[in-house]
Amino acid sequence: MNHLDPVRHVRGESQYLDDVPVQQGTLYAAVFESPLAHGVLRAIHLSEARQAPGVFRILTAADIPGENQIGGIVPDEPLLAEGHVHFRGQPVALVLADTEHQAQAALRLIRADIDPLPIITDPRVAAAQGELIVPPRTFRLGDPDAIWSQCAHIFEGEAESGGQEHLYIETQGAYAFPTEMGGVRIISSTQGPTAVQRHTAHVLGIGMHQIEVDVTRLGGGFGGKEDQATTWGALAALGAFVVRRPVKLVLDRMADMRMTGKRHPYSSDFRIGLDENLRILAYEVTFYQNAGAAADLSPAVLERTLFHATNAYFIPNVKVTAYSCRTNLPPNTAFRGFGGPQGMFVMESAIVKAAETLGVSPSEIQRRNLLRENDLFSYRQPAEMCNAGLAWDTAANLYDLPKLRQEVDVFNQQNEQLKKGLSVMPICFGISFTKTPMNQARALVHIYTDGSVGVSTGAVEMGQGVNTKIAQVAAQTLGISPSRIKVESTNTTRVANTSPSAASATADLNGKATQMACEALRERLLRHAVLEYTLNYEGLEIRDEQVLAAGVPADTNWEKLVSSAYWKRVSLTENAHYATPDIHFDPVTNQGYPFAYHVYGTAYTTVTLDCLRGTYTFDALRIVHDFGESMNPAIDLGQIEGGAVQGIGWMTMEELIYNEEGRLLSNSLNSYKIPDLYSVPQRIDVHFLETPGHPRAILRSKAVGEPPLMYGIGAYFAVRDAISAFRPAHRPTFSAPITPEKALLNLYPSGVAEEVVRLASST
Ligand code: LUZ
Ligand code: MOS
Repeated sequence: MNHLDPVRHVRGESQYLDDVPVQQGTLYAAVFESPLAHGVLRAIHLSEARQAPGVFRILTAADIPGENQIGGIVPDEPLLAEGHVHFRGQPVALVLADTEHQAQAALRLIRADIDPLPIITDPRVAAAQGELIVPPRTFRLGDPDAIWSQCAHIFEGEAESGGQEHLYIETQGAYAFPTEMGGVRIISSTQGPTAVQRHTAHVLGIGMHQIEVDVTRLGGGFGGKEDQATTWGALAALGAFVVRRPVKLVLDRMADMRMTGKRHPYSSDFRIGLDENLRILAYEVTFYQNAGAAADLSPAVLERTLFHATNAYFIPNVKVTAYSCRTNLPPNTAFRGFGGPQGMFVMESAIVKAAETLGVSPSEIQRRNLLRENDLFSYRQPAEMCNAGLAWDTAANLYDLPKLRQEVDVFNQQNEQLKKGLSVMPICFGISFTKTPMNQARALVHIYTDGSVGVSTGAVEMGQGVNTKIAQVAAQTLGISPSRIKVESTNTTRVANTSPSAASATADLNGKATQMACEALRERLLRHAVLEYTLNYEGLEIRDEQVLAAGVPADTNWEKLVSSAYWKRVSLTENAHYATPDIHFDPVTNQGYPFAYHVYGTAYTTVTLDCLRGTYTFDALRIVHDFGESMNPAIDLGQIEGGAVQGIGWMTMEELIYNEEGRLLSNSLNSYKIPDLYSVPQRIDVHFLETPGHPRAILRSKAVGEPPLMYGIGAYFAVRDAISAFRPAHRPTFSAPITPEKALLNLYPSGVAEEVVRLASST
């Protein structure tokens, strides 16, 4: 089945937040941001702005009727600054005006008196000063402290990975309407409608039942709207609630880049111990997560770093510790992979460090230590239906790893200026929210009397195709054509208490709920059919097998069946609840069975590096991926390609730069570069690994959202491999992204490269 949306997208018919027709009386909101990254907020001067043309009202923390608090995991984040400011771009005041331009113009007339306080931007500095969001966490397996003496080889090092801007094409925004009962209806560009509803109710001091949040679709989320859509939803709602007029708030691109959090940068110290046979005996890491100025989702992201710290490897002795460090940057947040990629980058760095020093190929260490069936992760869940080895071996055979290596080596012998590099990147990603209670979902299914069907769930469509998958599940379960099915907007009054569309689990959770609701309706209709059409039903105890055996006369079509059921007063509506079975996790012992299943795969990246310029092109990305039994190969393939390219961007060209004042310098698309048609690999091959899928995956089709991002980590190591072909004695620090500038600096002895860069930038 094709993705339901793209034709509407290219025709411009799809409705995004900004396409909602503007209601009469709408006020436009603009946000006054803190101009300093840290300080005491003495006063906000609004009188000049209040006189500005078109300005209707300016709201500050003092206008919040409920509690000025939107923190989720930790209550440490005011909606509007009060007393202190903690990052540049922190919302301080909300201007409401007749037009967008007037609202923006009024911002320039606002001044804030702020007494500056010291600014921290580096997580290691924050940790040294005890600036932690939550106490550190440690996952442990075996006895790492005792095992070091038995290791033949021990290597230590540091690894750094940078942040990443989500760059959803649709920026953050919300449109709020006062409702007649003193509540607010919010159209929000959010992955978490319930989060917007809950926090807005709290801020306004009213019940959640007074807040309705509706989401048709997002122009991308990538985690950036899992938690951080709440600010804009709540601000628009605050305006609508206070002035009783509709309020629309949409961030422009630069405001979005300045004000919102991103993927967490990490600084890490690792130690890895191997035996004579290159088996990894012990692994120890300390992660310093740059959380920004408030908790947001950082503690959960931190936890997933620990879950995935050993990637697709079995290591018998593990001790991984993570610090969530408070800095004066916008609170960093969920981003595809949710801390997993940061952990896996360090693991791969440790392996490459060992391989380089021992003079072996990293792939030898990787293959020897891959997870096998029933190996334990540090959190004690066994790797079940483990496809790590199968994916690896399939890739090695299909793409002929020795031959690829040889081609690269031959090319490098024959070329001076151009060098090729090759990397292998296995992945393993756990599917489920790591916070077990979040793994629940509901579906509300109506069959209308004409046989058409409306499905509502908590799933938010953000381009990933979840609505298509839900329609497929409903169509397949009811045994009808998908053209009869409409997947409705995500609305908190139809489906309540939803988890955000996140953790790659949305299709599984909401799809399973849809499946349950449709199964119940199907069974009810079949029972009705037996009563309606079977002559000898009297005294028959109706059980499934009998119903099915009884069958339905051939001339009974779906429409007739539905309509006759209605006239016999059979309910054509069902609401189902799904909670992932079997999973549990104890955050005190850090042990349990947190994931419904794991997704595996292997990627080969080949790159050609121009050693005069530092620029590179990716020749090919070859992937073997464990989709289970893909229910929609076209959508799933798109997720693999998009995810991998997004990972390549994170590892290579996307460089977030904050200065010491906590000001984002890479604050627009002039200075922040994401992959485009010219920088994606020239070919991307994706092989669908043949596996039976997993029963806890929807229709045995495994979750596909986040795992492929981590194939992009291979891009870093491919470039690094090419650098070492040019300059064998040099060992670059493990620091991502490896931008062309950084690649160049690594190609020449210190001083030379700087001179080249200087010349290059002056011409
Ligand atoms: N969000 C969340 C996530 O709240 N918990 C998770 O485990 C998670 N994992 C990935 C992405 N978002
Ligand atoms: Mo996400 S990082 O699954 O919102």
